Amino acid sequence: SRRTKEFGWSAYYDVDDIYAYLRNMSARYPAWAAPVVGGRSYEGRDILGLRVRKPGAGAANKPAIFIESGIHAEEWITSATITYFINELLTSNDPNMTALRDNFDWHIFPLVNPDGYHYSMNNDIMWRKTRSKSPNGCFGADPNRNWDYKWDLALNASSDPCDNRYTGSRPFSEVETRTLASYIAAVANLQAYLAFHSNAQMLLVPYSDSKEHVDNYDDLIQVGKVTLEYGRRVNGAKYDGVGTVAEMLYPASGGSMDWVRHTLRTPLVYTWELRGWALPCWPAARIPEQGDEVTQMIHGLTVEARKLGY
Ligand code: ING
Ligand code: ZN
Repeated sequence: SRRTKEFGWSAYYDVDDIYAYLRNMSARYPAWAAPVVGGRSYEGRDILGLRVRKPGAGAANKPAIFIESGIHAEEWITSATITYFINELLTSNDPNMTALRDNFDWHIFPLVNPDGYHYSMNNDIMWRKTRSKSPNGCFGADPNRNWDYKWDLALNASSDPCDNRYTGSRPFSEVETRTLASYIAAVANLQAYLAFHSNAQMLLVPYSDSKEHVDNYDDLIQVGKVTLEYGRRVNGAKYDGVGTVAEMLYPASGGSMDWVRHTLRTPLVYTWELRGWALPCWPAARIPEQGDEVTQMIHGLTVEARKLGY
């Protein structure tokens, strides 16, 4: 049997090691954490995640928070950051962390595009897409342009299968997005959906295709500003602010958070753009810095959301 490297946050790890880490954490904390399969990949991998919630009575009624990370294969820092967060969530005695693990039903997926991540680590470090094979011989669709909301607008996207931002042949053509969407739709009491990208250093809210604002836009901005402030207190990092994708970055369509917001009416929906160090080989030595920052930001988000009545 293969030897597993010891897992940590001073290097990047491949899919099998990250999945072994998730299983190890559920073995260490069996009452609190369970492996969950959020979907399948084209090459037959599971989309493996961890469900974390306080054991015992009342567990079923906790608001759920879903974390999506690694949808873009080359954005390695997102997955390392989220395993760092999992470690804090399960092992820390900081009262802020015990509050997070006591009060929410967590569905955490560090690698929702495992085929692409594996390919980026082993073959082409700039790989972004899935690894499905198109009839013309090119590979992959952009899994954040493939969701069934405004898919056909193809904004910041392409209908060319060889393009890095290929929409896919139809909405949910990719098994990863299709299976993950059905998992998300079945999560009871979903209060927050948090997606992680790099590296524009900002916090994004729906929608992405237009400058239309959702009905609780003001709350999202308020919670987002406080979230960034909690992050700034850790390392002094200033993010560029919070706003819609269309207004802050570029108009884009077919992304996960827009589908979640529109289809499931999930009240709190955010996409993180993590820190602006160079893609893709972020210095692994800086993973803990990014991890601490995001951990405090998630804490801050829940504090401010609660103040506003969520
Ligand atoms: N950024 C995201 C992207 O897919 C985004 C921004 C978020 C677009 C949500 C659409 C919806 O382009 C990165 N860095 O990939
Ligand atoms: Zn991305």
